[in-house]
Amino acid sequence: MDGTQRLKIAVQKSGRLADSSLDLLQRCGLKLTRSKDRLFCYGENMPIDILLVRDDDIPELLIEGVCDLGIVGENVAEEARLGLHANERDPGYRTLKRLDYGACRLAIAVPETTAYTGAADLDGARIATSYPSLLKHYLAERELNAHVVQLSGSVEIAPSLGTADAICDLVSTGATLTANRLREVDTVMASQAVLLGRDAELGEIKQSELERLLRRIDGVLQVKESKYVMLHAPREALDEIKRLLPGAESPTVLPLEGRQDRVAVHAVCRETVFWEHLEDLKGAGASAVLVLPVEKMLD
Ligand code: PRT
Ligand code: ZN
Repeated sequence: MDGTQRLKIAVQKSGRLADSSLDLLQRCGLKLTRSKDRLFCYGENMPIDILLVRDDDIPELLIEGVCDLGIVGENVAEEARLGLHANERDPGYRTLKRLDYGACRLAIAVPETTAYTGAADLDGARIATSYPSLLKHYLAERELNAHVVQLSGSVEIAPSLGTADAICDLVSTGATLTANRLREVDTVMASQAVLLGRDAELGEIKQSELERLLRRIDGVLQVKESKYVMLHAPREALDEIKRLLPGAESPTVLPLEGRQDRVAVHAVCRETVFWEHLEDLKGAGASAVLVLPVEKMLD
């Protein structure tokens, strides 16, 4: 197939989204070979190629049409979108799918010792961030005037250096804030990894490949939480057992040889099955409870 008919996806080369993004694409059945310079992966069994780049470059690569799709955090996608709008440029890309990994939040934090009663306290403050457009948008929505100090990294040390009164940075566990004696006070945006696609027409071949990829991504995301649960249950407790199976729609109920009082129940649980669920099932009379991983699912 001619190279122009292959879908090009930009993915972070190294960093927090790199492994999970390649893993997702491989779970979709894509077999990849990396080029010698490690900047490119060739899809052997699907007409898909991967460009390995810095995450911040991905929006621009989409705008320029260098790639058709890209995986970034929503924080990067939104920051670029707002920056383009401010310059009266059309982003030309949109979010096709949320991918359920890379969860974090862009948050405002202040030194532990700073009194904080609400966003109004940020009026007149110096706030350090790598996300100036998102921060300015947050401030404008609240009609606050603050001085945005733009930094490309190590934002969390700005208050102790005396260059800012507060920060606006990504947080996942919060450990970095604690280590720097900062306190999270507000969320600017919640974020996770997303698949972005260009607004421009892809042409028939690439479009059908994209649709196939999106269906497979749905399948991968569904099985992530899904488990196949098998158990034996008293016939009279069946309603209660069905209720206790997390995210199961219509379990299969099978007779047990030589037992009138008990049945076998098989169900696909589409929500995480915790130990507590199993304990509750046992409490309702279930026995021989087995929880199996689901490898693939196509609805
Ligand atoms: O080199 P390149 O430019 O490609 O990578 P990068 O350094 O810009 O990005 P990277 O790999 O750090 O993050 C990529 C994306 O991962 C981000 O754009 C987010 O969408 C997402 N993500 C998820 C995070 C975090 N969690 C996260 N915790 N990005 C950054 N962090 C930082 C956070 O700012 C803090 O400084 O990690 C530090 C630890 O966080 P805590 O709260 O767990 O201590
Ligand atoms: Zn980056």
